[in-house]
Amino acid sequence: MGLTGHLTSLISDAHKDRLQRVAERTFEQHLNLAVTGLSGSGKTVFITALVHHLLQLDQDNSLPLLEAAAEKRLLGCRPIDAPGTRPFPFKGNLAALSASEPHWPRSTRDLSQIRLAIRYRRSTSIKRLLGEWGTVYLNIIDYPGEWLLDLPMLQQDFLSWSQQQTNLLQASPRVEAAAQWLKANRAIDWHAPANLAQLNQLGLEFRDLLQSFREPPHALSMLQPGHLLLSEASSPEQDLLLFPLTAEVSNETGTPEGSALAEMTRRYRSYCERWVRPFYTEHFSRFDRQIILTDCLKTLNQGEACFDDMQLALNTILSSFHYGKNSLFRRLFSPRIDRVLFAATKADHVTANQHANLDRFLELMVHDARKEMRFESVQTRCMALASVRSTQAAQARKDGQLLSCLKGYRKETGEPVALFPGEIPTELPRAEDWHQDRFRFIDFAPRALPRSGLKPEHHIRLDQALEYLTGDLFR
Ligand SMILES: Nc1nc2c(ncn2[C@@H]2O[C@H](COP(=O)(O)OP(=O)(O)OP(=O)(O)O)[C@@H](O)[C@H]2O)c(=O)[nH]1
Ligand SMILES: [Mg+2]
Repeated sequence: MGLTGHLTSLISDAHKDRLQRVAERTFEQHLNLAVTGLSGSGKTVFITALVHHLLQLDQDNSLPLLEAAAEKRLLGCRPIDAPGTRPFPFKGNLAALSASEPHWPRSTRDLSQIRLAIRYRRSTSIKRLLGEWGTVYLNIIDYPGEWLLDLPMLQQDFLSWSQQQTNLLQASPRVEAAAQWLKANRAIDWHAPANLAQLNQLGLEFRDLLQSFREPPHALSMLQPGHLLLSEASSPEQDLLLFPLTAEVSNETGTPEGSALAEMTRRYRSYCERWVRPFYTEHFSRFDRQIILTDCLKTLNQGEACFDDMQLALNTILSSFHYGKNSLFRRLFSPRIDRVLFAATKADHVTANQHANLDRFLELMVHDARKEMRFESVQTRCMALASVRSTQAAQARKDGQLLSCLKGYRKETGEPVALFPGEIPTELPRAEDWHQDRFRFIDFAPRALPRSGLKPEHHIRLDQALEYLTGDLFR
């Protein structure tokens, strides 16, 4: 008999009960699970679907690869208040996805949270001490991946950031789209007294530019400042109207007081202190586990520039997870994320025989950053998934051969479509591999999520993702 066994045999039942309650509270498990990804990667849909499946745990077994669910050790799940935080709009999102004419939820801009209490039966010997039943408090946080792109700004100053941005702006496709703005930017006399109206106007135009870069046909990802990109106010506050200096300026004159250069240097510092740093100290440093969602198919559709930019953005985002002793991060905050899942979303846009290729493709995209994280003992995994499976498998015969196809409804028009979506490459495409129309994955309208009677076929690998991110808590 182990130590816990001796202890429990020595105390009366009443004491045992009280001790178990105290121990349960002491050993209550709280987990902050952060969900991020660039705009449109599928964060809102992922959280809505995940919460919906969890809330139905006691009725449906729609998450068979979540070990505790398969072993029938999950008693139930309920939402609990998360005071002081912006609530994740679960009910509205579910209403959209389960309507008789279902539609995808609206795009979101800010951090929001939803908290769940999940009651489970313990499987390990610890249950002798703590009692058979335990509760996991799961706090799921939705926040824009664009915020993570800003982290390196804390290590730069206005001029070095400007240099880096100028390099991006001078390359195609940015340089063509930004021609007018670059001309106006070069006309600024950086050492003359700041003309605030001119700087603010250029700031607004820079935001428009960033927003247009994000949309097709560019579909770029490496866009800073993230908070300016995501701001929708018609007149954002002045310190948010930050843009790079793109001309050569001489160092000899320094930074005259009241000059345009002084004003933008001030805005840069203010941006870092008011928007970038607080996110890391108030939120990021409290996250325990992280899932990073990526729309790999979009990058394949849009071509080489979009793909390269996404890879750069992903690697920049991943610098937030390099906790090495001397990392910027370790010096500024004390992060505690120990497990990161990279997920390629919308796996229902390809046929089931392509899921392994999609896993592999994502692995290749984040290969270098991941190696570094492993070295720093953060566990990582790559996985393709679909939060709301919106297509069905079908077969078609072409030239005497059976082809795996998909059936669904087009996102834009709602019309039914059956197609052969094509294959995911298992190597990163080389320059010559990018020819028009090689990849044409289409977007689908959602297939209605039932309010009850959820089944494993309503998602792809949502349960495997959850097992990886939380499975150890339910032992
Ligand atoms: N077929 C399919 N499409 C999906 C799935 N998840 C997301 N999508 C598509 O991706 C779009 C964006 O999903 P969201 O969950 O709103 O993405 P987000 O990351 O929250 O985007 P922002 O709020 O703009 O940051 C949806 O409108 C759908 O078109 C999925 O599981 N299957
Ligand atoms: Mg969203």
